[in-house]
Amino acid sequence: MTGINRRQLGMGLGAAALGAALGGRGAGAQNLPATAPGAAGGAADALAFPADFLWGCATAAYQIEGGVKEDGRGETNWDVFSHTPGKTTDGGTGDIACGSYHRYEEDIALLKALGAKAYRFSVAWSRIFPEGRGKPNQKGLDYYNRLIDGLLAAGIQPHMTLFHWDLPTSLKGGWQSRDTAYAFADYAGYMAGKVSDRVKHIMTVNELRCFTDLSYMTGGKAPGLKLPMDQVNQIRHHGVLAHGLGVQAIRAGARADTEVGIADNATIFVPAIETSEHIEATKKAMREENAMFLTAIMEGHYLDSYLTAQGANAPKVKAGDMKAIGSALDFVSLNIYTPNFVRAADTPTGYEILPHLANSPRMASPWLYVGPEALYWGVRTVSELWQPKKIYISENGCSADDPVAKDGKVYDADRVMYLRNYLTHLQRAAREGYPVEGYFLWSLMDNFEWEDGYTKLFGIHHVDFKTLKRTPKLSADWYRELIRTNRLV
Ligand code: PNW
Repeated sequence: MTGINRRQLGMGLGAAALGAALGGRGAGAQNLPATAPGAAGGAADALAFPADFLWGCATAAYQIEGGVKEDGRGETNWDVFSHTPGKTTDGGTGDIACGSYHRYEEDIALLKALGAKAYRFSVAWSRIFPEGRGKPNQKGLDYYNRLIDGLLAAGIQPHMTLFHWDLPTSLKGGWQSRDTAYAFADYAGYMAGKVSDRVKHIMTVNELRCFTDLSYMTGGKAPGLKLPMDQVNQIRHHGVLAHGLGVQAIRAGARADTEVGIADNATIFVPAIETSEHIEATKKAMREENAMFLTAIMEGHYLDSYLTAQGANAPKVKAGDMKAIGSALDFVSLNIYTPNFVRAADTPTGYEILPHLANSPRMASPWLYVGPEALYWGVRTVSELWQPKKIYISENGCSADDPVAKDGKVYDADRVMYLRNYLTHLQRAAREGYPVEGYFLWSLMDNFEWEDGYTKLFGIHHVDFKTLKRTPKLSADWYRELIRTNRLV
């Protein structure tokens, strides 16, 4: 194994204790809450996370803020899309959402009550540059300054994402235009200059696959297009280019101690059987299947296999693009929800991705197949393939049915089950010494779930969308206890 061992000391686990812990729990152990008497805080606590592990929650601007016409905010692709009949379930829009533009202090109070050490939020580009570029809007910046200062006053680290899908419509052509990547870099550099005295973690973009493929190829997300593959590949290229130019601009504009990374939803692969043969196949799948996104960013080039497979549809790349795209990162953040099981196979690629089946377990969103091992293997494969200095889980969580009980509370034991199992596998990654530094639960509260409107809820706080009142669910009580003890509960 590469890149391990550094963490073991921090956790007080000597080699003997580690061996015992691994032997005792087994590699694929799931759902084993701590019951060992006296284990908590002990020198050899097999269920503990590293002492300085960063526990947080995540949200995104368009999903929570509302206030879409306030203080000079410009129009975005999601304003247009959500107001187009038939595009979102029940016609849901982000016009009001959780009202966080006005209630951000309540959100900070929720985080504080949880004991969260960090908050991942995104900046609405069109509040800062209403037309995507050009003249900045001070009132928009003021909002994020208030949020950042409020977080710091509460002892919570701000982790800021610059683009979480809400693209100013003034940028003609959206991600079809190469110019959008340059506009993003200008905006990224501007924001870094304004907030890096206080924000020490900046992510460029959120989930490349979602704002390229799912927006311009399959069309479920804004702007809802179904373009041919040559255009899709070019859009993907503009996405990774925006990230790379953004990294360069942030480094130029930010203080030296501000760390830069990306929040990507690389497709995650899990060996069907944990043997060297299937593990190798899994790593191959990880590298090949993410060739147009994370692999290009981590390696600074497109794999020949990707370019060959795309043939005449391959992206047009200009001089200097790949160097920017491959800019060194301080950390890699992964949004991980679902696994894809892989076996070694006698195929040209050497692997086979096993399909999800009708009865494969899932949560409330049809795409949300359950596979807690994804957290371990996501961290491990990224770590072994590319040796990033630090890894964060920038999103993990699930939708659930969430009925409100007679006493007004949501008892979401299914979400607790999901989270406990996933974190068991993240704890394994930390225990084995992979450089995972923190975890952001998606989401702090119920919010606008894109094309699903308000019909799929991911929050650990219930939001009454009539009154905007936030109420902790059972999962929030559970997460508070996990953060308090810093171990699996
Ligand atoms: C992420 N999929 O989206 C986003 O970053 C969040 O904004 C979103 O609310 C959250 O996950 C829950 O959906 C995804 O189809 C959307 O595999 C779709 C997929 C994955 C992530």
